[in-house]
Amino acid sequence: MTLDRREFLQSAAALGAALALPAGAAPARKTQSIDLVPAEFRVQLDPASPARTAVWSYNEQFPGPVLRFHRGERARIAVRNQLAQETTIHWHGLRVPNAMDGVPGVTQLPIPVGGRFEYAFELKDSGTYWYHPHQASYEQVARGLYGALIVEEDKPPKVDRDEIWMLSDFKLDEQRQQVEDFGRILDIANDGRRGNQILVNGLAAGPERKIEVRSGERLRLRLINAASARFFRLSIEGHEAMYVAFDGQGLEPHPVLTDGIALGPGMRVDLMIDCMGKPGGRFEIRDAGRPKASGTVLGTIAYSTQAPVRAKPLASSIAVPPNALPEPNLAKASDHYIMFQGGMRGAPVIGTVDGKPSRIQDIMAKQGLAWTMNYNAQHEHALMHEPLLTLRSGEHVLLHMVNETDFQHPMHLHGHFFRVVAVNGTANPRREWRDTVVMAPRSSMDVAFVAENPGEWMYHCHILDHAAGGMMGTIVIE
Ligand SMILES: [Cu+2]
Repeated sequence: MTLDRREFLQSAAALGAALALPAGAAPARKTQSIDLVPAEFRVQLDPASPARTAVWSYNEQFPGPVLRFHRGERARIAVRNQLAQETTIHWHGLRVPNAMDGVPGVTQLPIPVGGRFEYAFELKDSGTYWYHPHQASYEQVARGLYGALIVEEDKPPKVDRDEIWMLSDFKLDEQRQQVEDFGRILDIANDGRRGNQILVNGLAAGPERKIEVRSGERLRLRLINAASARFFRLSIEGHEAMYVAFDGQGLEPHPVLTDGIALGPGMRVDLMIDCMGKPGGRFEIRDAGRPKASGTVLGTIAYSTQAPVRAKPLASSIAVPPNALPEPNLAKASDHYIMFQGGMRGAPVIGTVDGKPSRIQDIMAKQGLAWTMNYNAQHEHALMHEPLLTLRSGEHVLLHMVNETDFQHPMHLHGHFFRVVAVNGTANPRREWRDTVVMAPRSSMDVAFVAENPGEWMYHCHILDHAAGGMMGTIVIE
């Protein structure tokens, strides 16, 4: 089976490349050709300190370059691997053909050291997305391999400024270099490996990370959590921010409440902020999720001293137009269940590893795994594995997720968006679309989607240490 799968992946990659270049097809929309070169290089994380930190990222930029598209364009992205490890790139949230999804051992062979791979796909949906490796992601993402990917709407809401804040963290030693302790079972079985240096767009967080505005302007702020394990909870002083999109998908605008803007790993939030402060004003953006001792200020909204551009906020709508996603029909949806167990403080896990029955003691100590989904713990992208679910193409699905652990888990499904229909059995009135959703400890959540995109799709926790420790499986759509 291993060899079969390897051969299948080689032919699937060839087929994907062939499909990506239609000869004489319908009026071609613009294709953007992009080169991405993952490599190690040094950057100054804090402009106030001369220390240079070795990072892994793309095109000698950290974070990697912002990839910007208009909806309906095509991307052709050539990756030349200059790392000392195999890698891939996954396009988080994008509904791409399965062969372009960037999952080693499942949708493609890893890109070897010195090797090249070309991704080609259409940007079907507008919104705020990001890209990162799916190869040893608990190490490669933690070392800095990520970048933002923005797909403009056909008719975007009118704003004066459109800013991206890519939030992440690094675990640094006294020489300001990465602590090389990736994949420890202590992190895998707990909250994951969290950094001690918060980063905003690759720079040390703090009051000097400024979003410069002029009084009266409308700001669209795109937040992306690229940290491998850290949750953020932001508050913005002196402004009424409005939510306009989650995970890139427009929704009915509604105000941020006092509990703050929550972002689990992998998630995105788009905000609209009418900047009605006085010229010269300074307003802090804080993270309530951080201990006070390490400082809670991530950055500042800094007003220029110029006169206001307008006295009242723009009258035009702030709403982000929704994408045309297939609407799940609950009346005809089939029920499916996925349960999570495990973790350091959790109930003992009894189950199988990569499909083989195993003793609980062996799962952690010998296998380096700490979590099960439907009683099975799987090594990342194991070549021999059973899918969690097998769905028919076009099937309407109501997926009941049950978290029996004492930990929160940001659960991510590839290639699809799902509606969050209920939390702990209570209907969720907003029914927002998501590709990543945080499940609280000891909770349940029901999500619905149409299994429209054929292939084998990853379903995993986006605490990347949890994914490496068993919370990684696949859903097959045939
Ligand atoms: Cu998790």
